[in-house]
Amino acid sequence: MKNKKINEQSDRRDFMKKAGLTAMGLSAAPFIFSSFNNDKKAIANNAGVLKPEKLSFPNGFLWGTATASYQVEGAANEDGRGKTVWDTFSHTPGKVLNNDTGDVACDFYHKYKEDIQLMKSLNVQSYRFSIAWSRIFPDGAKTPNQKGIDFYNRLVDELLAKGIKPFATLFHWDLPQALEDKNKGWLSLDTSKAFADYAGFMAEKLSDRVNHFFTLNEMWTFVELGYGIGIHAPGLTLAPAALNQLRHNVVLAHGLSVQAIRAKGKTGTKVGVAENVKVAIPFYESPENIKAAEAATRELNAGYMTVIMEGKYTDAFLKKAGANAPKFTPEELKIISTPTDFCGINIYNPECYVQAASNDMGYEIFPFAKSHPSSTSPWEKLGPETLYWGARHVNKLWNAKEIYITENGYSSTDELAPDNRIYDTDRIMFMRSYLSQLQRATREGVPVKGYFYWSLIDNFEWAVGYGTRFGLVHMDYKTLKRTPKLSAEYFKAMAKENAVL
Ligand code: PNW
Repeated sequence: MKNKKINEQSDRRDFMKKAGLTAMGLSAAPFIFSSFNNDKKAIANNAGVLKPEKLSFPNGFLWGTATASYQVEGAANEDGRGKTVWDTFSHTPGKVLNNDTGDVACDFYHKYKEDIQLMKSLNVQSYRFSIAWSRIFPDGAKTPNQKGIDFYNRLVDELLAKGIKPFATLFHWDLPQALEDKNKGWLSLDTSKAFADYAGFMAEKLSDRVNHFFTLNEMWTFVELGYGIGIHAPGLTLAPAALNQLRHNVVLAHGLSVQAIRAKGKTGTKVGVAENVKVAIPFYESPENIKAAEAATRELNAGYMTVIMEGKYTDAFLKKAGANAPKFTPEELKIISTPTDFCGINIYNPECYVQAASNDMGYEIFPFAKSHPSSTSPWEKLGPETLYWGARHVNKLWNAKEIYITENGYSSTDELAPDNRIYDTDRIMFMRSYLSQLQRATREGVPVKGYFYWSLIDNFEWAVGYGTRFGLVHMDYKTLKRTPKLSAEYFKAMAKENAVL
């Protein structure tokens, strides 16, 4: 013990000499080393340089980025693309900040090769994009549009040529306007059936090259914000009974599309959801609080992930809905819970902090402090441990064997510095702290297979238009010039090392 201490001291002196610290008169600066001393995992190598344990991810872990069709493609009136609810919404004055629209966005439709090259230069290994339903079926159903299919063929081929794995999302909110007009959108089961037909059709076209399909992106967000409080397209505020039926039609669309993709896709095609699971965090880690957080997470996702994974609505969900509960058949519950191959989870913020309680639910939810930090998106309350708990709860509650973080990202102001670079130190802080928590999950054996940063590039951020930025790459919306931010270099280094750096 004594010897060890002496060794440590001489290691320290050695290190300080090498670092030139003694010469700088900093020899009496114990605070510099106190964190090293406290970190039992820090190890001194032979040269006496302290080397912290590397936060590596498992072999084969995929480093990816994500975007979605309406947010990046532009080319809104090209090659036979049909109108979507987001075209209508963004062209309605007052609905989107500054009346921004996705008409041009990042012009990805024309610049996809440049962006794929950019991804390659950032060591991006996988890319999650979405297919615009209305490019494939301009009216939502029946007659396909070959030019739309050609675009996604070109995109997938270019990705593969550059060694980037394509992950395709079939619905990222741009519902064909024709289906909103004809069926009142997701209020009709006909829309769910049309979605399944389109999903099967795309699986048939792409599954020779695309192995992973996501059905619907963030059901919670587009339903609650678009049909519940009306701040997203189509801007409706439905009554509770109608809203519950619509939620049901949406999860049914998921189940029907899983079956269609299996029927039409190449053998071995994998399919899953990409849902923003609401994550409850135990306010401190005790067996009771962890159980409480699991129970809360299950309830918070009752209308979406829970019914998909369990094939039933929870008792508390049905009780709360009362007479407004959705009408459904046992057969529909079976379809909704058709087994999937993986779970995609979009995680930005903790939903809440909880502790065990001796009430009916078994947990108590704490309110957030007014001063709780967030990104420039007010809903994005920061809490790095939400990545750890999100993955762990999904694995524990539903036995998910393959998990992807399908979105995680940070919105910021991203000013150009006088040297025209973007020093987004806040995003780097976000990524390091969140990814450290994800690494903890993989270290403990939670089967997380990959991470998609949202987003590759600044883009049309729905109701706030171009007013906030999530990208690793900065977009000049006037010139369409792309400039990688400091965080892009950070991502590049981590992807290369497969570790948090
Ligand atoms: C998700 N909220 O959207 C979407 O999947 C992306 O298209 C989007 O750009 C990204 O997250 C960042 O916002 C959300 O208000 C939009 O709670 C709004 C909310 C949540 C998610």
